[in-house]
Order: sequence, then C-alpha cells, then structure tokens
Amino acid sequence: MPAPHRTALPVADVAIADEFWSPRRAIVRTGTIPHQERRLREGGQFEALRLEPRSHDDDERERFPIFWESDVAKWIEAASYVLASEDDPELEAAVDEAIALLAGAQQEDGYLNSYFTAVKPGKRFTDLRDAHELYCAGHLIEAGVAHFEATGKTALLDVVRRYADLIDREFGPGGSCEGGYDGHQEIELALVKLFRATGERRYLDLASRLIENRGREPFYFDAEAERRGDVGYFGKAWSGDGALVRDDRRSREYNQTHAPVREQDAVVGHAVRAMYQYCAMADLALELGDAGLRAACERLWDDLVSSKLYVTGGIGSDPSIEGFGPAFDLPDRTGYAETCAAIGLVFWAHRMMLLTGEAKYVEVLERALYNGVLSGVSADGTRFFYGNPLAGDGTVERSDWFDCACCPPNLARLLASLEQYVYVADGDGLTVNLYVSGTAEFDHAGNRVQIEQESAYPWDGRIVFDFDLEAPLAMTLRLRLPEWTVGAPTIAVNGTVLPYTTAQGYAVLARTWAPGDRVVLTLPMAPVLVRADPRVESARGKVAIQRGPIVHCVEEVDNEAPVPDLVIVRDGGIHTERVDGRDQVVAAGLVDRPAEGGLYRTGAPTAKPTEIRTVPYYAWGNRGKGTMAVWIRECPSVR
Ligand code: FUB
Ligand code: ZN
Repeated sequence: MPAPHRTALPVADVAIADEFWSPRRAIVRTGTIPHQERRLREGGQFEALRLEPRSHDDDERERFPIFWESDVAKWIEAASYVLASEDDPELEAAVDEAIALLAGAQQEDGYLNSYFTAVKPGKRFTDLRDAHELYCAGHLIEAGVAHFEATGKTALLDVVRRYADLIDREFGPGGSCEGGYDGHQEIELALVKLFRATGERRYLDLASRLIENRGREPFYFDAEAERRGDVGYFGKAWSGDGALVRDDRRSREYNQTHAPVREQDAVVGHAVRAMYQYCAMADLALELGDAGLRAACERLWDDLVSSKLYVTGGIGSDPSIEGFGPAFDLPDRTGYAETCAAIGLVFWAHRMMLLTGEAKYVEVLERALYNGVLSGVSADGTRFFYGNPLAGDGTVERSDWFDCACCPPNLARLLASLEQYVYVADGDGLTVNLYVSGTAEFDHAGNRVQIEQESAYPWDGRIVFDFDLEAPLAMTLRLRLPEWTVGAPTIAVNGTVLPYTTAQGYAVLARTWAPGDRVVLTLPMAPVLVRADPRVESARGKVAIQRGPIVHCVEEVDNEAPVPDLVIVRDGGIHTERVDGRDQVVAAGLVDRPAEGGLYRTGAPTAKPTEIRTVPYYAWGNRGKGTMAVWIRECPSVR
C-alpha cells in the first residue's frame, strides 16, 4: 500500500514576509535573476538556441556549452517562482522570449539540445555518461512544470512533454537507448514532477525505469563507449589519461553506477549527481510505496550524516571529483562543498521528510539552507562561491560568474521557491518545518484555513502562529522541535502554557481550533560550542560556534589577529551581540602568538587575552579578503 501522501504547500499558497528571508529573496528578484539574464545573453546561452552552425574546438572552455540549456532552464524556473507571486511584465516577457527560443530549437521529433543539434548533429544520445543531454532535459522539464504552475501557460510544458515523450520512446523497449540512463542524474526527479503536474503515469514509469536500470550489469556506459569508439566527452578531462577505466570501481562510483541503486549503501562519487539520484529514489519510494527504495534512501542518509556532512551542511569534500571522500574526510580549507551539492541536500532532505514524516531530515535541511547554501551568494546577490570551504587563507573570494555556471541559477531557484519548504499538509492537518514569517492557506477537511506565522528567526526562537478560520475546526498542528535548542521548548495556546506530546521530532497539538487562536512556540536559543568526532582531522582540538540554526565563523576583519592565531577559551564565557542586523557571538579567547624566531622556535608562545568575534558563516567574505575559519582552536583555560 502506498504511504499516505504528505504534500508540501506549494509556492502559490504560501506568502513569505520575513525579516531574514524577504530582503534576500528581493535581492534574488532584483539582483540575481537580472544578473543571470545578462550573463546568459552575453555568454551565448540564449543565442545558441538559434542553432546557427557552430564549431567545437576541444578547448576546455568550450566544453561547457553542452549543458547550456540547463543554465537557461534554471533561470526560467527561478523567474517562474517570482512570477507566481508578483506581476513583473518585463521579466515575464524575457521568460517568454527564452521559451520561444527553446520552442524554436526543438526538432520535429521533440529533441531539444542546441549543442547536439548545431555542433554535433548525428551524435545525440551516444554519450549518456558525459554529455549531459538528460541532465539538460531534466532541468528543462523542471522549468516547464514551474512555469506552468506559476503562470498557467503551457508553452514550455508542451515543449518539454514532447521532449519527454521522445525520451520515453528512445529509452523504452526497442528504442535506441533501451536499458540506458543518464551520466548526471537529474531527469528522474524532473519526470516525477512532470507526472505530478500532468497526471501522466508514463512519466513516472520512465523515471522508475531510468533509476532501476542504473548500475545493472552489463554496464550501459561500457556498451555505449564501445559503440562510440572514443573515451567520451569528459573522459579525457577528468581521468587525465584519456580513459575511464572499465573495471575501476571509483569511476563507476563517480556517477553512482557501481551497483543497482537499491543495493547502494554508502554515499560516494560526485555529490550533486548523488543528491539528485537520491531525490528521485525518495520520490519514487513515496509515489510507489516502495519499501526497498525507502530503505536504500535511509541507509544512504545514515551514511551521509554520520561521517560525510560538514557542520555547515556542505557536502562533497573532494574537489578532484566534486564529490565525497572517505568517511570523516572533511578538510576545512581545501574542502569542496559545492553550493549545488548543499542545494541538492536541501532537495533530498525535504523529500525524505515527505516520505517518512521525520523532523530529523529537516534538521539537516535547515543546517544546509542557513549555512552551506546561503554562503554561496554574496550579500548583494551578484557574486558566488562554487565551493564553500570552512577556512580561508585570505585569498578566497566569490566570483561574478563561472564558465560552468551551475551554482548561481541553482541558488536563485531555491531561494525563489523557499515557500515550498515551510509547510506540509497531510490528512491530519499542518506540519510546520521551517520558521519563516508570512501566511499560508490550505484546505483541511473541506475547510479553508489560513495561518499566520511571525518571528525574528533565526535570531530569536519565539514564534507566533495565528489561526484564521471561518468556524472551529479539529486538526493537528505539528511544530518542528529543532535539536539545537538549549533547554525544553514551550508552547502556549491563547496565553496558557500547555503540555504537549512529541512524535518524530515534532510537537503535536491535536485539538479543535477556534478562529483567532494563537500559539506561541518558544525555542530556547543561545550560542554553543560544537565539537566534531575526533576522526575529523580538520576539527580535532577545535570548536565551532552555533547559535540556533546559524553556524558561525571567525573572520580576521572582526578580530585583532589573523584567525589561525586565535584560541577560544573553554568555559571562558560566550555571549551574543547584535551587529548590523545579525548575531555576533563574542567568546573569551587568546591571541596565541608563536615566540619570535625562524621557522622553528623553542621559546614559549605568548598568549594575550582577547575577545573573539564571529560572523554567521553565510555572511563571510563580504568585507574584503582575510583569514577565516569555522573550526577554531580551543584551550581548557587561560594559561
Ligand atoms: O555537470 C553539471 C554540474 O556542473 C554539476 O552538477 C556540478 O558539480 C558542475 O560540475
Ligand atoms: Zn554548482
């Protein structure tokens, strides 16, 4: 029996009016999305859709046009979420222009990829491992669904359905790619969205087929390489010597084809690929009530959170594969932690909550969202981190754009659709996953319910909910109880503190609610020192500072010495001050300077008391270059 569906309240039913998020989302609308549109126009992504004949010279910079459709698609998707909640005729016109270009580039049979149409005609679907066609198709499908849901227009949805239909034929029985699947997972989760938007079961079946084919022997990527007779599009680029070695498990792990997905039990390989695959597995487990897929997702999750997750919610520590290293291999300065990977983790965690009803997934979602995702964009929304290291030597800074521009539009589409992560409706009532001020509307047992949420989160843990009902209504309100609270959360209903039961990490309030009822949730919040498992070498003997969901770091600009010289004194005292509208944690510490001398010295270091001042990790790197670290040395007492 399929599990009961929990449904995220969609973007259109939630309105965000939040002191923390609204300015950031405004920057996405007024800064990031227009900035991206300019870059797509200047960079040739729009122009390429006119299909003028182009050449391809094997130069590294020339490799990225193979996934230009994904850049355009992610931009359309982000813009569509904006259009769902506000009129912006100029943006709508730009989106319509891009959609017209995509429609013009679509071939008679539904195929849509400018690179393989204009540059490599006749080579379509011959290099599924590297050439990103299904990755681009997936992003186009996601854009088509978002655009349809936001505007009601079917122009892009029609285009992507025709493309999905072609893919269904090609990958179906007797098709040219029967048994195949993509080298960069993405289309699978997109097809589930297409199924939900259209009700067409064959899109769900196609998603399932692509997931189930993956990692089965005989290996499809070997067969296609044999047919093609070369090392593949990126074969040279990332294996160095020109070949992804057939029996090399690491090569297969890179794109998670080392085993059938149901048998996979460790998160390995390229992090974004992994996240998108696990998203689709969770979606399919939910839609099909598939216990085997669910169990695989749960195993993979446990592996991730027990040994491969940065304290910032970043994932994928190994830059050489943009992916996972061994367990506990979480270097801070050289760690990769791609912005897209943390975004992918948000996507997966959300789906795991929908699948299981467990708040523990949202705990990680929140950690990634407020830290490892948000660090990916500058305060003004126009500069980006691709990797998000946990320490900087003073040379690291955000970039305006990237040749491989995956992260900026991914950030834009996530922040522009934040609404869908806040509330979940189920048969019983409403679950609140994120504390984001604003309103939500939903139907419960045939009644329209409006709920208003108000707080100064993430700086303050007092959250107020007001019910707007037409008549008394029995329903359950579930409020997530974050693990970071210092002390027991309290809940007051209409001014009276009430006992509450908990289940799956939520406070459960089942009662008949009356119009005007008010619930006040108080989550005790204070700065705490966090220590890592000693197997995390970069954090050994060090502490991180967290207050509520915000992980802090120490930047040179706020302190009297370069960060490597600073030591936090355990039990020395720690408090919070408000600076520039955000928390600054102040901890008693030392400037621990080595004795004067050459490279090696025998003299004792000098230790001078100081106040160590932090900044939220997401906000680092906005005030010029300087040293930074999340993990700071710790000493037991003032020496
Ligand atoms: O390959 C497409 C995207 O580019 C990946 O998801 C990112 O890791 C970057 O390599
Ligand atoms: Zn990226």
